[in-house]
Amino acid sequence: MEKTTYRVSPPGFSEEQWETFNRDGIIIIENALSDVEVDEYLQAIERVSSADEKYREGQHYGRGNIVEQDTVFAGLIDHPRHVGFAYDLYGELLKLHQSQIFVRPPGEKNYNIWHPDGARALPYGVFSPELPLQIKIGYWLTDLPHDKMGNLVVLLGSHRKQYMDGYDTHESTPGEKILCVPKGTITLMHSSIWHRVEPNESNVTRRNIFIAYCPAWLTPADRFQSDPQWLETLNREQRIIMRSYNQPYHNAKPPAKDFPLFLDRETNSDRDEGVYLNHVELHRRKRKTMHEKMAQA
Ligand SMILES: O=C(O)CCC(=O)C(=O)O
Ligand SMILES: [Fe+2]
Repeated sequence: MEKTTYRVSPPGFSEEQWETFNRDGIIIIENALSDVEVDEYLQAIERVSSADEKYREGQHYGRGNIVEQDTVFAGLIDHPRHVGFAYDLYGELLKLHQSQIFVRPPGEKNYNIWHPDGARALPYGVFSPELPLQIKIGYWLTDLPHDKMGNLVVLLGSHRKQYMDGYDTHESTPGEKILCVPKGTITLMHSSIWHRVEPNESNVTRRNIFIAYCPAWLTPADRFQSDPQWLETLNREQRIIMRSYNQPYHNAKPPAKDFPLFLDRETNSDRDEGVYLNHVELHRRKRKTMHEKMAQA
């Protein structure tokens, strides 16, 4: 049998980005995508929407589990442009929580009221007041130079609040930031940040992709399991990150073959040195995540 070669984890948060993410609940990275890459994603949105009988031109369109719909979207599961940020949070238990496209045309009625993502009656923040149990990566594919363009709006620093008076309304709130970003921008959002969506009163259709990650033991948002034949078309890391297990408890204790997901970015090792006696097998070991190491430093 051929020996598996493992990949080193792609880059993630710089110290400064981690500080901003913790303070604001979001980071915004402009010029993350070239125009060619933006076009490639727009074409994939076009392929998926035009093949869907539910799609109506000029109307709001949203679709989940897009990674299964198009190979360009499958490439996002472990894309080195962003997966390292998610790996910094969820390490060896990284899972894809959800993958979505949104088409928000002028005059759309479907725009969102203030909410955090995730659980309602018992929000993630109750159990995880510091770290997000979900991180949502936004790929912005339309120039949004001003407000009222179907923009995402966030309340900076609100990711540690359980209550917010604007909840379930569209009301503008002091401290909100209307994201006016050029196409090619990427955002990384803490799932507990309060956010809403602007109406679209422009003559431009807003198109974007969201790809969210969580620890494997959290329920995914857009599938129970993935199609086995489709999984065969993926590379090793993509297949692991989908976590399509037959045994529910594998989400907490994945099988040995799913380790390592990635090698450590600094040491290139599949394990942390000096924390276990030698007899402990790799799949039974805890490995430190980036934020644990940063807290230690
Ligand atoms: O489309 C947006 O900008 C945000 C959508 C949203 O809030 C969500 O899908 O949870
Ligand atoms: Fe949301």
